[in-house]
Amino acid sequence: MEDKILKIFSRHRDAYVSGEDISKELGVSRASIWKHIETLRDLGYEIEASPHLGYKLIARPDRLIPEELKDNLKTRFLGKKILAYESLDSTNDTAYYLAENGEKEGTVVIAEQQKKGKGRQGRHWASPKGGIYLSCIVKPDIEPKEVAKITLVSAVAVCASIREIANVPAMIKWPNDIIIKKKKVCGILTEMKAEQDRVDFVIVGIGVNVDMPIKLLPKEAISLIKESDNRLSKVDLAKKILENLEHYLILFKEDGFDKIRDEWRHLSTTLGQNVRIYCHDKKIEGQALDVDEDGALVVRLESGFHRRVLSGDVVIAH
Ligand code: BT5
Repeated sequence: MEDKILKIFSRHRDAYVSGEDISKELGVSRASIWKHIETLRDLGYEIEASPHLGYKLIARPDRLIPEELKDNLKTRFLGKKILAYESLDSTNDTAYYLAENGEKEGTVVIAEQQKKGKGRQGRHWASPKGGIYLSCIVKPDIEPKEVAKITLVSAVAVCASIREIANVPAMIKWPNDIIIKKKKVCGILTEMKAEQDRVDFVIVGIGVNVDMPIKLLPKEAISLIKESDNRLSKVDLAKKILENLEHYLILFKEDGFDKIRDEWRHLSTTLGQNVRIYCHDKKIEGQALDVDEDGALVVRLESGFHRRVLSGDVVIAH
């Protein structure tokens, strides 16, 4: 019902709508409309009420709630169902559990903060209020060994979204970091469930530092608000991420990885650099040359040999 009332407000931007008109359109009593208006106010909507004119929406909250995220969201499948929480242990864990229990492709789990946000290999992801923490259930028709590409496809989508909304020169550090001025503003964690040769589902988990006190983040992190001149809306950024992620997933499905790889190359801060890559117990040093058709980083070793690396932590040597 709240959704329906918001839709009516959207049709009457900046104008009053009478309680009677709303109650007639929705087929419920005026007293019930008043109750739903109160619920919307509790959610952070500023709604003016005038005895003669009715209700007018003055301001919307920048909160990651379905009513806001779905408003004019231009996607076909991603975010058609959004499960939003004020606080969760980890949106990836919740999305994984749901997907294992048959949840459809496109469902999004989102939280305003996480208590046990996860990075790769059991690392911690600092997730205070002021960030975006979201996980998408996707079901690409790929083999398990191709999943690294989904991380790169997602990185292009998120990097493009940050650039668009915040107007900052965000770059991708292979494989899963978005950075600004060498500091990490976003991390991506892709987890999958697979049979021998087919992926059941992939959870694409995205954490973006938007507007939080820097002291709540590790020293290698940066918060987007510090770098952007724009007034930043978490809702706008989260919507843009969903729209771009869907766009690139469809492109990947229909046209393959090549075009996206070109875009990745343009956004990459890793290529051409001398790098040290920590991969399990091994350290690989050399020059990052390219990303190959599997999403692996191709490194020229000092010996001149080329080596493909599918995952790891990159330190850019100077
Ligand atoms: C990542 O791991 O970068 C993946 C982070 C994914 C987080 C999202 S939030 C929504 C979804 N739900 C989850 O539970 N997770 C996903 P990795 O490359 O392993 O980097 C982890 C390292 O980044 C940590 O060891 C810290 O050094 C650093 N770090 C931790 N919190 C950070 C933050 N908020 N901003 C920037 N860097 C951070």
